[in-house]
Amino acid sequence: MQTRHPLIIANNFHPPTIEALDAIYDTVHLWTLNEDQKRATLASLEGRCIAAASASWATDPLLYTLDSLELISCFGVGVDGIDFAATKRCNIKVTNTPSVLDDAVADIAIGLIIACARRFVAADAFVREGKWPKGPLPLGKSLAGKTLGIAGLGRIGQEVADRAKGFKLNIAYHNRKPKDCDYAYFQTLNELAHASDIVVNVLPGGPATFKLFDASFFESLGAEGIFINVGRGQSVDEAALVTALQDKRIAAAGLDVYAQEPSVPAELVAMDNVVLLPHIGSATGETRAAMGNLVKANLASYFEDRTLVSEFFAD
Ligand code: NAP
Ligand code: 8YV
Repeated sequence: MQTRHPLIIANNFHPPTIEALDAIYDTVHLWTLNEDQKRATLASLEGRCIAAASASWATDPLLYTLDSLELISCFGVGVDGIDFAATKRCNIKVTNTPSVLDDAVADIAIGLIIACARRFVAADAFVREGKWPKGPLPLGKSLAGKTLGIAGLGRIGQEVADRAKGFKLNIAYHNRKPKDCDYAYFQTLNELAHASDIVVNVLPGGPATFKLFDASFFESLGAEGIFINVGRGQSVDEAALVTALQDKRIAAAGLDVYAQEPSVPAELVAMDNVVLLPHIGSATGETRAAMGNLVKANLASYFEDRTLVSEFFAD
């Protein structure tokens, strides 16, 4: 019988993918062990285990203590859970799951835009609470002719732009450098906010974007502005967002991601002009299955001939 490659699974990122990996590899479910058991297990794997699978947004730092580790195959595109100083130091390659989730995340961004502009949450409560017979709901905002600023016109941002054009929105964007496209480019986030009616964040997380959306950004977006976040919560100064909403310096916010998930500031929960989703950007059966397939494909390819399907290269 052929021996199976050992594989560490760092966390419980997607049970169906983990089940499939269990069937192919000699897996260790690291997250089920206590600290002492983890250290003992990693010591026993030293020299013979070269790969791990993990969520992209969080991993177990003990992984970096396994000297023989060569690869972390991540489930998710945003790799802010990975310590790239450690992977560089230890010569560990990292893969993620780009492209396969673009449609699902862009759909959520558009859904949040419409939900905020047309006040879906307040309107739903208006019907359920029996207020309809007693008076009209305050009016919403039209999208046609407005400007959507996209912070991060990458793979997902481009899908958001493609969908937004169908709603007759004009597109503007901010990246570190302009792209070869017809959309208006803004060098800074505040300039983008100033030029936009709605701004959607699709930037990666991590130190480079930490709290980029601050009080001055919300001031630039203005009292009629709508802020949407499907990127990462840590990119937003959440206290500044709360203040901007409370002081009516912006009109509404639609959020899929938060600074300290799964905790959501109570002030946001209390506001009816804020739409809150529990980080469901990629949460469709089809998309999560495609992400899992990419995790498996990277591992299979690496074990086969040391090549990778979707290696992530840190800046
Ligand atoms: P991508 O293709 O790499 O696009 C990222 C864009 O952001 C690029 O256009 C890049 O352009 C720009 N950018 C990167 N760093 C920047 C910075 N410091 N300042 C300004 N612009 C910057 O990534 P993607 O696949 O679209 O994914 C984007 C992010 O979405 C992920 O990293 C993840 O955090 C988030 N996400 C969320 C969900 C969810 O469930 N809500 C799901 C998937 C992904 P330049 O290089 O020119 O700056
Ligand atoms: C997560 C994501 O993987 O890919 C990303 O960067 O944020 C998501 O797709 C997902 O939320 C799993 O919880």
